[in-house]
Amino acid sequence: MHVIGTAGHVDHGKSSLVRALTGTNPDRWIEEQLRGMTLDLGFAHLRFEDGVEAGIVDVPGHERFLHNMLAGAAGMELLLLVVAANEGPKPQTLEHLAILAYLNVKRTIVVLSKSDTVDAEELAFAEELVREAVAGTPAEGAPFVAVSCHTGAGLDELRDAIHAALLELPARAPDAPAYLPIDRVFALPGHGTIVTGTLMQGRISTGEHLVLQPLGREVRARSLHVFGRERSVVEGGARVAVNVPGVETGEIARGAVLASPQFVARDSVEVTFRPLPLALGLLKRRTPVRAYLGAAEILGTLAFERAPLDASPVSARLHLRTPTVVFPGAAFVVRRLSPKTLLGGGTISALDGGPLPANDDSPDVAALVAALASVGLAGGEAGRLGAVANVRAERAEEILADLVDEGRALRLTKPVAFVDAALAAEAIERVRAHLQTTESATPWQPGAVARTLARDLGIPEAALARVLALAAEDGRLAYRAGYYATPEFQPTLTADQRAFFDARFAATAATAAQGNVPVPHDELVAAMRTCAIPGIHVAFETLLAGGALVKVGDDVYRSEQINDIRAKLEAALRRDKQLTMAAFRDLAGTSRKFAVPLLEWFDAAGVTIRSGDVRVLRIVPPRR
Ligand SMILES: Nc1nc2c(ncn2[C@@H]2O[C@H](COP(=O)(O)OP(=O)(O)OP(=O)(O)O)[C@@H](O)[C@H]2O)c(=O)[nH]1
Ligand SMILES: [Mg+2]
Repeated sequence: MHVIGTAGHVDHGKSSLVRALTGTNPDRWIEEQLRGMTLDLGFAHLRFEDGVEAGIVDVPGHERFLHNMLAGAAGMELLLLVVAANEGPKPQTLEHLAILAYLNVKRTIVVLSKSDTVDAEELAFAEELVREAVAGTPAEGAPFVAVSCHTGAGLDELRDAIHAALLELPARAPDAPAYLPIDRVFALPGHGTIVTGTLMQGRISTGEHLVLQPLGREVRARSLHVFGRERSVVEGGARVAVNVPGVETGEIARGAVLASPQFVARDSVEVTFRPLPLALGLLKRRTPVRAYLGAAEILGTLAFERAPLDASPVSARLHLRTPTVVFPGAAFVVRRLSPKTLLGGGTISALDGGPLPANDDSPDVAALVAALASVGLAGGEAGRLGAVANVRAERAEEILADLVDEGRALRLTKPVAFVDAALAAEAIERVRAHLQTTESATPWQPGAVARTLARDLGIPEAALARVLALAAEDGRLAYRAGYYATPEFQPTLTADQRAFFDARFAATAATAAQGNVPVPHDELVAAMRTCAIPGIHVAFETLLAGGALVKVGDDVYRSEQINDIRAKLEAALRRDKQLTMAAFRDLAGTSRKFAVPLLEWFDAAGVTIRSGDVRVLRIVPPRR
């Protein structure tokens, strides 16, 4: 079997395409369905009449979720590069392509989507733009297929192109040791923990003993499923779900690996690295990086003999803060810590890169390192650390800047303070472990606020808050509407909770033809109080925090409704420059009772400005 992957800019029609090809909506989460945007990886199964089959991994296009795209990218062999015909190539079209150029993609098909929105001339123009953009990339020379998910045009042609490409893909090495990077972990009542991922090489049989890394725990593959069907053996290239008894879901997360016992997890390897030309200026002799291997994102350091000056392949050592399973030939990608610019990628050339080159610290540097350790998580500004280390302030500034460059110290802002990077990393790891436990126990919770985390972990809130902010910035934690969570976490409602909201909001969908009718907040709260569904209030908070539901005045709307009204409002304001309440009421398909709070909400959201009796646009928002 083989794995097909989607790639492309946000909203270019990747998920719609997967749905049109397979009948499966890859947007699994209610939050994704409500928002109409992919947040995390989605999976579907494509099967042809002659028995040829493949798994499809659908990725989010929004750059905020690039870490999720990266977790799914390593397994892709056939790439569907989706470009909307009415928009042409956009930033994430190019970024996804740059990433995939380092990984295992063997064939590409360019899909010009939404062909129903353009005429023949515009389609030809879009095709020309894409050809220019893919020149010099693995997608150069790839076949182009124009499709529309709305009319079905081109879908048969695309199916044929996929079928032909699948037959041409080389088989995955079946006799290599099994290597399964884990991209999902969940509990199935009555069965225990299930891990899923793309079996990158080798085969797995039921009952086989494997090792979960980096935990180092031996586990038995109790049962194997490929797209819902039980199998006794699975071969490389399959999307597999493995039941691993005796492991708690909180003990492992996306990025762990299920592998043959012969693999040993490593934290230092030799690599052949190809810098991205644009990133050359960012590479130092020792560059702190976030490395993507399999489905894992691991912080580490890329160390060169000397900083590369051109984009030709160069040997380097990759040191990882947490060990993982790697093997010669395995592909990886690295990004900068912050901002998360793509730096390049390459392949593992040899195991055991040896220790990091020794830090021949001068006495001043050693004294500052000790000073950093002594001030702990609260950190200190350069003058104070200099005083502790007995080093004059300007010299302390210089040394601290070097330590920051080398990834040994962190620079917090507002107010500026330096913190020992290892201490901060350790605190963040504790937070992550704690969050993983609560996330698996109450997955409908949106996450935890800083105060709760500080209390639960016994760390002063002021110190922890700044470290949390940093972790949110560099992607080790996700931060949304005041809540921290692990980046791979997406809140999920229980079936009962979901049914509750589906039922309440289905009524608004049914009447949407007559207008955009919300659900009164009081009515929702009263229904929640009497329904006796555990966690329902927290689930509601989660939907609000994630933006799937929006509270406007005394009412609650689905985000789709708000987006719909906003689009109409912006279009009307661009056209007519201003709008009265009555005109807004009509275009929003609502009544005065709802129109007033809606417009006030759009004022507060920065979309509109009130000017006498009319509204005007605050700015012409850039089109996504
Ligand atoms: N006219 C037209 N619209 C389409 C077509 N395919 C998708 N759309 C619309 O484009 C929007 C985005 O579609 P998605 O499939 O969610 O796009 P996506 O690439 O998966 O978006 P992300 O996962 O968030 O990056 C939706 O409103 C779709 O209805 C098409 O063939 N024609
Ligand atoms: Mg999508």
